[in-house]
Amino acid sequence: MNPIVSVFAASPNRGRGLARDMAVRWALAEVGQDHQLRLLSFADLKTPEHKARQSFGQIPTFETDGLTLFESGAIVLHIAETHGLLPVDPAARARAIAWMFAAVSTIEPVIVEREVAVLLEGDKPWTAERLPMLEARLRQRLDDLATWLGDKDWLEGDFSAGDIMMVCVLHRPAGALLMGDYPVLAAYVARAETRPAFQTAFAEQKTRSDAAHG
Ligand SMILES: N[C@@H](CCC(=O)N[C@@H](CS)C(=O)NCC(=O)O)C(=O)O
Repeated sequence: MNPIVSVFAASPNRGRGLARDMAVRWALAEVGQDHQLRLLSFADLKTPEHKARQSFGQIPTFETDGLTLFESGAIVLHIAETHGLLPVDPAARARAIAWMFAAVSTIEPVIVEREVAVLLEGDKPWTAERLPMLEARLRQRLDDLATWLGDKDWLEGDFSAGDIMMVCVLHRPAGALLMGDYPVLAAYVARAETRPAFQTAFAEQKTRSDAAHG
């Protein structure tokens, strides 16, 4: 059976590839694995049926023979391990997996924290005071990431699941906004975007979003 990936029926960001199923579908496209989509509304997400797949009532989920998986990073790791999207050498493999964790636990939180401050707390009296601090924290992470990347094409040797997770995180608006100040990171993201699998996954969700929103 082809895996089933749950996604937004109508993406709230209008198909800009920001929903977290993007990483999953990009990984599937990289390894040439066909899949089906389970299209869900916001109301569908909170049903007991979906919460049995994803306890927090979110997308994405991934269903394949005998396994229902949640958390985009865990799903990408599963695809990577079963289809060879990680280095074969054990040490290089461990380091590529470390970059997947770095994407979601070191880079994503500072990006999301800044987004939340602007989008959801913009009208709060403390936001103006907090924003410079949040931006400084984000810039520190981006500085360090750019230093690591230097003139490498990818985070750890060849392209891997670590790059999928990191590029998807850098795509988030608060990261994308600062890319102009980080030419090394901008070039890294651009390099990833030229990959046919990225373009396939991006076009798929854009087409779906256009159809849903009209
Ligand atoms: N850490 C989770 C986050 C999942 C997540 O935040 N999904 C969002 C869409 S990108 C969602 O379903 N939001 C709807 C909601 O939380 O009600 C993952 O990476 O899978």
